[in-house]
Order: sequence, then C-alpha cells, then structure tokens
Amino acid sequence: MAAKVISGKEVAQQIRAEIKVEVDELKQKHNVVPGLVTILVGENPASISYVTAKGKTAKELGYNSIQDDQPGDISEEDLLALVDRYNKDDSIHGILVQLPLPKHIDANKVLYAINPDKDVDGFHPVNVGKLVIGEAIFKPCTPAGIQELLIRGGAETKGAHTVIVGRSNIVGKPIANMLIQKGPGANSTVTVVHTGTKDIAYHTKQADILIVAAGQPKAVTADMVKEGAAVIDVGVNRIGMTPEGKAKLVGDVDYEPVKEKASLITPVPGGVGPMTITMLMKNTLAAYKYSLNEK
Ligand code: L34
Repeated sequence: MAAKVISGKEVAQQIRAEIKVEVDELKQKHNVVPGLVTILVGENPASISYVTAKGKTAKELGYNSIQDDQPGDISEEDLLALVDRYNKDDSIHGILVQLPLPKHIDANKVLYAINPDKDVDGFHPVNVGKLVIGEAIFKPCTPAGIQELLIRGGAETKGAHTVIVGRSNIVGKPIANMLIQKGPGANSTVTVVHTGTKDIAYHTKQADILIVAAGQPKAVTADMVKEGAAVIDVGVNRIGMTPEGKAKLVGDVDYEPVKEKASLITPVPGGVGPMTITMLMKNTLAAYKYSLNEK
C-alpha cells in the first residue's frame, strides 16, 4: 500500500483563506488590524528563512507585521527590555522570539518575560499550564499544525495509539499533552519515546499514528513503522548541496520506503512547516480578538 500524502502546503492555504475572511470582517468593524512582531536574534540561516516566511504570510493576511532583527551579541538585558516594549505596545497583539537564542541568553527568562496574552507561541509557563489542563488559548504552533493535519487528513486520533518520537518543549511535550485530552483531534493513547528509551523501534512499530520530531534524518526507517500507520514528519534537516548550490531539505523519516508502508504521510518540505506558520497566524488572530473584547 502506498500512503496518501497530506500536503501541509494545501491545508495551510485553506486555513489561511479562512483566517483572511475573519480578519477582513473584523478589520472593517473595528478599524484595527492584528499586529505581530517577530524578534530574530543573530543570523542563523534557518531562523532567517522561517521568520521571513512568517512575516510574508502575516502581510498577505493584512496583519501589521514587524520583523525586529537584533544582533547576535545583544545582551539579555536589552532583549528583555525590547520584549517589554512590545508588551506595552497596544498595536502589537502577538510577540514571537524565534528560537534558538544565542548561548549567552537564558531563553526561558526571555520567554517568561512575554505577556502571556501576547504569547502566540504558547511557550510561557502560564500557557503551557493551561494547555496541560485542557484550557489552552494558544496551542504551540507546530503541535497545533500537526493536530490540524491529522484532523483534515482524516486520521482517527480517538482510541489510536499515538507514538511521539522526541520530547522537546516545542513539539514532543506539547503534542503529547494535546493528544491525551478529550475532544476532537485527540483522545489518543500516547507514548513518548526519546534518547532515554531502551528500544525505540519496539514502540514505534505499535503506533497507529507516528509523530517524528527527533531532529535527525532517517531517525525512523521503514522497519520501525507498522503497516497502515499515519506518519507525521516534523523534521527539517538541511543536508548536502544540490547542483544549484542549495541545501536539500529532508525530514526525520526515511520518506520513500516509509511511504510504501504507511496509510498517510506528510512530506518535507511542504508538510508540517507551512502549518506551523499558519497556526501562528491563527494564534495572532486569537490574541487580536482577545484585545478587541478587552476594549
Ligand atoms: N519561537 N521558535 C519559535 N517558534 C517556533 O514556532 C519555532 N519554529 C521551530 C524553530 N524555532 C521556533 C519554527 O517556526 C521550527 N519552525 C519552523 C517554521 C517553518 C518551517 C519550518 C520550521 C517551514 O516553513 N518549513 C518549510 C521549509 C522552509 C525552508 O525552506 O527552510 C517546509 O516546507 O517544511
């Protein structure tokens, strides 16, 4: 059996169109647009690419989008002051500090400084706590994108055994928490495997739904996948060079062989990545709507 490929690019476009309708309507009514600032520290090429895509998408949707680039040697104190400036800026509804941050900055300290009402990444402990309780206002963008792909791709999460490879704060932990909740696109039995797991393949082979966020090419090979599983590949690895001098993008899943075994699979590029950006737009819309209700 060859898997059905779920195009994150197409699903993302569909959701963006839905968002645009809502934004246009609210804009007319309130004469305010959603405001998003992305703070980029340093010159990590991957981060530049992601933040640029976020700004472009925000503009396409009619948002007020600011990309605030800061030098890699900015002090922690200055970065905290910058965050606080946007906390107090009423035209900004969403604040995102792109990760990773340079080593001399305590990333958690910066994330804690963001006003939870503007924390469109959902990384502030208040929002992490709400997520675990099942009262999330901002679901972290990548996990939210994965959940949306599962729903719109027709994967039945309820009662499924979902195995997650990776335990990061950005993907593994939040998606695990989301999928054990009651409700649509959840209600799974969840196993999380990680570098401390004795036999990773033993677990992945039992997965009805396999979510791979390991950060390593070919972390999951075909022998680790159950026939008919739905496979979500969260990895974005840059390897080698194409003849045009560009790095090739591959996921964490050995795509071609796994595709032959799975029932559903997401590609890289064009899978989870575009969904991450779209969910950021959705969270920014939510933050903006929240601010309208406050007035
Ligand atoms: N604060 N930091 C914060 N929030 C986030 O949600 C992120 N993440 C991760 C890294 N750091 C972050 C992202 O934005 C990963 N990530 C992300 C965003 C977009 C894409 C991939 C990862 C994406 O658009 N990927 C494209 C390929 C883009 C390319 O050519 O580089 C894709 O089709 O997969």
